[in-house]
Amino acid sequence: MIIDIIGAPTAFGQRKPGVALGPDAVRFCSLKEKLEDLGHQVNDLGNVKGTYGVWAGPTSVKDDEGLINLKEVLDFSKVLADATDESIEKGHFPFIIGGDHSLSIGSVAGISKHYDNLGVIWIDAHGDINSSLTSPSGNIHGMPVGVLLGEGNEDLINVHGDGAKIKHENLVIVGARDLDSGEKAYIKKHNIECYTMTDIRQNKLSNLIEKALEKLKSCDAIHLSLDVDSLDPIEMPGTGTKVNGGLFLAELQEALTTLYRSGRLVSADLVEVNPLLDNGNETAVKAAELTEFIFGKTQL
Ligand code: B3U
Ligand code: MN
Ligand code: MN
Repeated sequence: MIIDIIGAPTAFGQRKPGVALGPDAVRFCSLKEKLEDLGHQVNDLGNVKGTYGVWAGPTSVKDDEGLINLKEVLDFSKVLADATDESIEKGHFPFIIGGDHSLSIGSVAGISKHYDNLGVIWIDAHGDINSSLTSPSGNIHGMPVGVLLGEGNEDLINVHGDGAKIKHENLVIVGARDLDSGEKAYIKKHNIECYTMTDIRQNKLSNLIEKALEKLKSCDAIHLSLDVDSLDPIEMPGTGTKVNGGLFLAELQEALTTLYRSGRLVSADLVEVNPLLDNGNETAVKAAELTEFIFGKTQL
């Protein structure tokens, strides 16, 4: 396949410095060469240029809905949506490297335009399904799934086309272990498929990914959104909101192999690598290794 690497160095969805350095830290792990070795054609499109800064921390502004850096997140989302839209239009596979998870508002908006029924597999310690009404923090990286489902701030919902970008029945959340009470209620109310870490320990991650693929069988394409905090902090120290009791690298590699073999993925995000919180560049190195499995690496 033809892969477009799109760096999305936004940090406005949260308040820790460093996550905007994620795209370059992952690139430095010979990512392009690794994917070329798997037989793909790879275009590194560089980092999207929007209104972004390395860190918005001290100047963060909460609007009257309680959202932090809304204008900056909106501006960035629009630019990123144009980039992913163009990549899909060309028949390429956009691979978006963040940056914080608010970037998925833009990345998925650009991709979903091309499909009637885009499925999304969201692998994350968190649900990211808050809205301005339920968010405990005001951080927009805790809201992208809510926004994509059509909840919360209208301007965010209407990025790159009016209204919701995905349907409740086309979403599967995997690896959740830190859900806010409003998120739990929303997931139950809308009957959203959600495999928690307890489900994963009682079953097996790759079996649950098979189940997710079955659940999404009527989808015309699937987008993967992979937050590195889904992995245990022992694996991924360089990320902003670590939660104990997470996935291990080997089981996620196996699950990504299952996803790759389904042949149904058309796009993916890799988010929340923060080099300033890392041990050396360990998190980016492991993120680049995981990426190889998204694109068909096998161990033999
Ligand atoms: N659910 C909390 C915390 C959080 C969400 N996503 C991350 N952290 N990375 C919130 O702020 O919405
Ligand atoms: Mn996330
Ligand atoms: Mn997370």
